[in-house]
Amino acid sequence: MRTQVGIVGAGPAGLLLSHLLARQGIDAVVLETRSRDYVEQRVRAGVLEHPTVELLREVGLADRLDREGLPHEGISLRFDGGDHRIDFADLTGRGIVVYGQQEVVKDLIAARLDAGGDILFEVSDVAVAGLDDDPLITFTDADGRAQELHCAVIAGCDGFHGITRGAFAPEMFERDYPFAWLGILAKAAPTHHELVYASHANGFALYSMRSPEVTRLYLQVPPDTDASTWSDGQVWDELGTRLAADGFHLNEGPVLEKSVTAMRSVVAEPMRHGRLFLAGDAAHIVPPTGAKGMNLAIADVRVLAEALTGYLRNGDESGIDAYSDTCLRRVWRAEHFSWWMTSMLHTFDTEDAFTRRLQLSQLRYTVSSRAAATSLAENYVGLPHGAL
Ligand code: FAS
Ligand code: PHB
Repeated sequence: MRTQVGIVGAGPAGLLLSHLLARQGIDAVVLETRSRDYVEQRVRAGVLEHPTVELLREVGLADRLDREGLPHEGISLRFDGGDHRIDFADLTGRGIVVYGQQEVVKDLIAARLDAGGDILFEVSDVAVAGLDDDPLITFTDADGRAQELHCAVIAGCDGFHGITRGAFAPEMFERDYPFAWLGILAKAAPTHHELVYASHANGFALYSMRSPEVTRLYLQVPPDTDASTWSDGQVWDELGTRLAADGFHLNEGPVLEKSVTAMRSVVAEPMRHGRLFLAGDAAHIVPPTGAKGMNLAIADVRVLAEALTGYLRNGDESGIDAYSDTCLRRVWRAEHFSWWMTSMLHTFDTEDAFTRRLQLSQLRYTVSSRAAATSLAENYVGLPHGAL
């Protein structure tokens, strides 16, 4: 098999990259280990930042997003029993849209297949070679046949646990956190129209949503928590405690999904090795407190699609030579913001009263100073692509 760009991974990064390249007349083949059903059902991110929504609209991928997505103009920070709204519209003139990552993935897959795009699901034994001058991806296809995909360039969009980052030895910058998030998806109508980030002595909690019928909620738990050790009743009780505030009521309902997500910050530098380009979680991970993970993946592939277009159509190597440095400026901004939100809102060592007072001071300043609130707001809604 031959194509111009071999893309490993059919998550938001790989799928959007194949769509952006097709718009420039550049061929790509996407290889995915999981089934189509699996990737379309996998519950993950929920917040699309402003530049992500604008890009999806620009490239004709936002019809259902504009019909079913939930536009939000702010979030609330809850601490000391009080609610403090950060008004994105007032502070930045922009907002976010709540629309599940799995919906974005469904829209991307449908668009690619409708356009005759190549997405090979349920492949295995994927390996990359010839990264300096003759890129090759070998794999076993869904029918068990050994395949070779010769390409001009390989895009490693295979997430944190993929194989492409391991094909070379990038320098790794990492930070683990002493906690994880237990997340539930519940068939329970949201009772509040915006997200609530709660910093409670028992630990952090996040109130989010997916639709007028489905609520998405998270609890800070110890890092090695097994989701099955939390009964639905225990989850609802702890959410009620941590999210408690005057006039706030939490609708309970059947739990549709329950899982634990590790909290870590990771960056691999550089994001390029010869003809291999990493994008999204394959290159970096952020704790989900800043709602940046999927948005960063989308920002990476916007840069990569433009760079590969210049290279493959006109032989212009300036874009691919600048790719890693260009992406890493936004990556480190998102890493810092996600670390900052995580450090401010989560309970670390409960015996460390000094840290707790620093956190409360930071929270009070953030909600009382227009300058501090604007800093949170402009990072949360997303700095314009190319701003850094
Ligand atoms: P992805 O991981 O989405 O996609 C990589 C794809 O590559 C997957 O489909 C995988 O099956 C495939 N793959 C892996 N190895 C392969 C191989 N060898 N060959 C072929 N294919 C291979 N972000 C938020 O903003 N908010 C959240 O609440 C949030 N929750 C998360 C919960 C979990 C459990 C995880 C793991 C991540 C979460 N994230 C969240 C981050 C998440 O949204 C990522 O940032 C986003 O999926 C990144 O997209 P991709 O880079 O495309 O990687
Ligand atoms: C979600 O709705 O899944 C969500 C929202 C905000 C976050 C993380 C996850 O910071």
